[in-house]
Parts: sequence; C-alpha cells; structure tokens
Amino acid sequence: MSLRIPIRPIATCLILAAPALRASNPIITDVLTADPAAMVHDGTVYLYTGHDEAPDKTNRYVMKDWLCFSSTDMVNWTPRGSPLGVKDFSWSKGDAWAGQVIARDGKFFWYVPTSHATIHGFAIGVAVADQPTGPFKDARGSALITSDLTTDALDAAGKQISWDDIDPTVFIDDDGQAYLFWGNTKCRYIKLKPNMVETDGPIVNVDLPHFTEAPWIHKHGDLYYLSYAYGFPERTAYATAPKITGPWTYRGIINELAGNCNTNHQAIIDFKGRSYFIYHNGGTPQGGSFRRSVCIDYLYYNPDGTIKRVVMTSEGVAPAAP
Ligand code: FUB
Repeated sequence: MSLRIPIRPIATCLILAAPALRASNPIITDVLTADPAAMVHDGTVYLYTGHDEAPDKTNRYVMKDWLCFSSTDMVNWTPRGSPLGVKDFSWSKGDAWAGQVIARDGKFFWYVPTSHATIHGFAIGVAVADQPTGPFKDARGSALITSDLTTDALDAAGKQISWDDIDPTVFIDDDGQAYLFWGNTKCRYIKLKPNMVETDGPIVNVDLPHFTEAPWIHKHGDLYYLSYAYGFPERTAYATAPKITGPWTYRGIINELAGNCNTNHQAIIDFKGRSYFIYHNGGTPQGGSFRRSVCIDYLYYNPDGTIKRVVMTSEGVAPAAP
C-alpha cells in the first residue's frame, strides 16, 4: 500500500485560511449589512450593522435584527452573530434601524431605533451587555425616546412624520457627560445620566443644512465633528464645533452618493493611527437601496482640521499596522 500525500487539498486549505492582504468593498458579501457603527475596544474594532433581508423586488426595509463583526486589522472580519433583535424589546413592533454601541464603566450600551408598538412612530431603545459581542438585553423595559416627545418634524405637506426618532449616536465628552444625538429631518440631542439609560434635561434641536438623518459625532484634536446624511438621495456632510453643544459650523460634503443606493449612513473612527470612513452602498450583485452592504475607505484631514472628500473604492483598505 503506498502512502499518498494529498498536496493539493492541503495547499488549498492553507490558501483559504490565510488572512486577506487587502479588503475589498463591500467588506462582507455573504450577508447584507447596512447602517454601520463601529467601536474600538481593547485593540479590536467592533462593527455593528443593520441586516437587510428584503427579498428581490421588495422595495422597503425588511430589518429584524442587528449584526456584529470584529477585526484587529480592518480587513479580516469575524462574524459575531446577531447579539440583538427587535424581539429583545417587548415594546417594539419591528424595524431594526441604525444604532450605535458605546462602552462605559465596563458595560456596553447599544442605542437603537425601532417602531413602537403602542406609541405611534419610531422610538429609541437601549440594550446593555457585559461584552461588546453581547448578549444584549433591553436595559429599561421601555423606550428612552418616543415620538410624542418630538412633534416638530414635518413632511413637505406640513404633516408630522413618524420616523424622525431614528439613528441614535452617543458621545461621551471629556468631562464624562454623555450626549445622545439622533433624528430624521430634525437633528436633536439630549444629555444622558451617568447610568446611560436615562435622559437628563431638555431635547435641543441642532440646525444643519439639508439634514436628512444619520448623525455621527466624533472628535479630532480639539474639534467636535457632526457628520450626517445630507439631502436625498444622500450624500454625507459635516459640521464642526468648539464644544459638543455647538455652535456648529457647516463645513461641506465629504462623501458623494453611494453606488446603487439612496442612503449612505457613515461611521468615522480612528484605529492604529489611521482614520476610517465606514458607510454602505448597494454594491453586491443583488444590491440596492433595500439590500445594502458595508464598505470602508480611508478618511483624511487637512492641516486646518477640515476633512478631505472621501474616495470610495472597490479595493478597500490595507490591513492596519500591528
Ligand atoms: O436602515 C434604515 C434607515 O436607512 C436608517 O435608519 C437610515 O440611516 C438609513 O440608512
């Protein structure tokens, strides 16, 4: 009996197991991901996304849960499953729209918009976990923001809209004060108590040109940045301020219309010495406005703190330096 060494299959396995040397956009193609939010924690990037499940020819959002992925190089992404779904909020009647996770005092808080079962319109809830990958559970048993608190977002006919309480983003300022920003049509913020699950004080409106939705707050140097979806179909614009409470100065467009998709929904992070612009487009073969996928490209600042326009690529980014 001769001993035959199956060289080819072993070589194939090795190639398949090797980490990717460069990403390509979209970064995930075996499942449809939308509305990225990213958090850097202990040398790892956690990417939280929505999950588009609209069948072909269904032109509305079908979104029931959120997904999590992690990476230490921005190129190789490990699926971490779905640590949160609309079923985890007893007061939700569906719609897992764009959220964000933030860490505080050893816990992880996931702020999400979802349709309220008994108060007409979208509401914002918060789930909590001991690990960035969950499991997450409803932190309150009730919504944090409901649409009866915000009655001034109107459509073109002057009618109150029911989807203005969406797209929460949370930022903890240097003095420890946390702020929840959110909105569609109107951008708003409110302070959070240190426990991160109760609001503190009034809702404040922020006036931004052509604000559609998707606010994201970050800080670079001494400047605060509020990026957001501008117009519709959406581009991404931004404003800056010397304090998180403003005054906000509009600075212009940083990203153009994303390919084959009405929405753009950005997150901005720094990781291992580089800045990243994370967004979605309709870039898979079945892609479109209701079948979106997350992409990542570099973000660059000018010396005066303004942001250069993002160059969306199909090649994506190179692995972050160790
Ligand atoms: O995914 C549903 C909605 O589409 C999000 O909440 C918006 O930001 C837009 O991307």
